[in-house]
Amino acid sequence: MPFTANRQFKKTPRLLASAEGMYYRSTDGREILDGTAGLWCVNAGHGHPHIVQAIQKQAATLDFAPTFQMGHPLPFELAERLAAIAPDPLRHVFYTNSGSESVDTALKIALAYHRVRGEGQRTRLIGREKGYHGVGFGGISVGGMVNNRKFFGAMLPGVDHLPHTLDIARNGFSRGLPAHGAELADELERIVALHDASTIAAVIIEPVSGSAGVVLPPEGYLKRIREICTKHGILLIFDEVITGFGRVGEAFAAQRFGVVPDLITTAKGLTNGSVPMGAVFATSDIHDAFMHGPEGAIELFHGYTYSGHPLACAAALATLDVYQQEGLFQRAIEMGPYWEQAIHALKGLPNVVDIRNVGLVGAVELAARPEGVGQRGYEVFNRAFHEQNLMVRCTGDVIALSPPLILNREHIDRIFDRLAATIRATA
Ligand code: PXG
Repeated sequence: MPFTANRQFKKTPRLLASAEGMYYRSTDGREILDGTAGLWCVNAGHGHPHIVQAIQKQAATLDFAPTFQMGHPLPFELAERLAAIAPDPLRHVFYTNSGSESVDTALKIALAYHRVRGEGQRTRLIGREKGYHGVGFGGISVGGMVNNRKFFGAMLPGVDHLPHTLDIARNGFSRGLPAHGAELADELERIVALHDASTIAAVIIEPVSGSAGVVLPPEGYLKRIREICTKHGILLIFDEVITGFGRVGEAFAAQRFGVVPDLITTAKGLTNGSVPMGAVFATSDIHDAFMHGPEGAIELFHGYTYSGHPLACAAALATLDVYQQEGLFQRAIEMGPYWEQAIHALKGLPNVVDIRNVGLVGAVELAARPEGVGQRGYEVFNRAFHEQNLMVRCTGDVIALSPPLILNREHIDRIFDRLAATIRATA
């Protein structure tokens, strides 16, 4: 099982049988309130009939079409729809099957972009401490979570890391973006001075890091990173696998925070989690740099058997319909203040050492038990599921929340009542 304590799980499994709207049903028949949109992906709620029907219809119409030197209309139609909601000038799309593949694809596009422009010496990639960019060798190399890296050898060469921006001493219990820490972006200048800009291809960061326990960008930080990248001709990649498709309000965090990168990686919410799919967005400048040479030459030697799979495209097109018809990209902005109020009301409960929020994302950080980091977090997660019929995520001792964007105030009350009871019971 992925990222799971296999032996522990098999002794007391947590198994889900079905899902609808804001709720899962467990195999023992309980209704579980989904505080995490699955794994940050089911933004439009579970089992949306419009998405279900689109997938069913597509499966019966065109199950698969070859993708190399062949095609079918849906990926083109979807690319138009995606380009229309992406920040200008990210007008081009490359399809993958997961966030990890989107990250590897974006890193490869960045390297190849410099090479086709005659700057092939730009090979370094800069990630960030506490970053999560999936589990491919590219993603773990630029990522910054030690357990995802230390078992797997030397990884990609020529990678450096920015410092993370979590600073509870200065920013504890901030509502929304923390006030302190924009100056951490200047560490990029230090890295550039060490390696020289001419060796650096790209910087990749999550606008909001999720897996490392919801680490928010300090006010002004992302803008400063953008300025330094632009100054030195370094591409900026936003990994929006969790922030994409409305999670922080607006379609992308790039729009919510007013900072436009050169490449954006996505997955998860693209199909509402219903069919595996990822997409990398690139600027017209990056796309056009490849469109030279003889017309019969393949411009980018990269792609997957299932890039632009018919079922995934049908699911994504239907998902975009739902996001637009139900106004879900605005929902995190509308519900944000109530969400913020409700999560910060947990301050003062036993062992709560920090609370963080942005859009419809929340984190409650708990003090580690003396016996070990992550034990209290796991206990809260497990107890919430078994005793409170609530699904949350734990990463270390951080309880992370990212509900479907369709939730209303009653759902928010219910999530935090149940979480508060669980935190008290785990003291
Ligand atoms: N980038 C980011 C920013 C992610 O959050 C990936 C890449 C990789 O996506 P795939 O589809 O290859 O898993 C992710 C995945 C959690 C959690 O609860 C987060 C992810 C996956 C599973 C659990 O923190 N993010």
